[in-house]
Amino acid sequence: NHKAFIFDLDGVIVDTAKFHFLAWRKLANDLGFDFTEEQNEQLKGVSRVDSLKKILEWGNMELSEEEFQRQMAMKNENYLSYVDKMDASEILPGVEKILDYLTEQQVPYALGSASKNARPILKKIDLYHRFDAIVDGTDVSKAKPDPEVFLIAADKLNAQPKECVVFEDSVAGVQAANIGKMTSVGIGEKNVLGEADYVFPDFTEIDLKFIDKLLNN
Ligand code: B16
Ligand code: MG
Repeated sequence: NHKAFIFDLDGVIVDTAKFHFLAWRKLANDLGFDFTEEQNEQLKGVSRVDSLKKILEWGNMELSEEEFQRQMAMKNENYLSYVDKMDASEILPGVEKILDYLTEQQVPYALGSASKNARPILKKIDLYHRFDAIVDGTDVSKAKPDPEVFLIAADKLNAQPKECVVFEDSVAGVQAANIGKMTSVGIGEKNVLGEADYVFPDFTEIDLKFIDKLLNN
């Protein structure tokens, strides 16, 4: 039986994926090239360092270590200018209903995000206090699709991996959940997240019966 839930942050609880895209795209444009929204799918769930490596490959560019660090810092500053304006109204539709239900059923849940900005974002949207555990990019050494972030979260929730359900919007994150032997629920398009055990377009399409089903088997 499933007895613990793990939520990704960007693209699952809030749509910060759009801010990451804008900030990475500005970086690429400033360096003299562009990339598509389709390519951007490959950046979702991927750490800041690995994202910049991919983008530079797309632009056929190499940067010195110092310049690489400077570009990452600038991207983050630009990203945070969007985050700064966020409040609880940015929580994606349907998310709070699920959190409320899990709380009511006394089912523990954690955040499992690749982002180093996860804690400040949770505070901004007023959900920080609601999670039984928070594991983010500052706590891990291996990025998704490595399952480390979710395995630490499962451990903090005192659950075995197979007892955990992971909600993810990214290919890398779904793979991480699967490699970790957890049940994966993709939030997004089926043609992108086909590797997930279940896929829903968004949380408004997930009803409490589905949560009950997961809790009962
Ligand atoms: P940061 P998630 C991921 O968050 C994002 O999907 C990904 O686009 C981003 O590069 C990564 O966090 C690192 O974020 O630059 O804020 O440390 O989806 O795992 O919650
Ligand atoms: Mg995500």
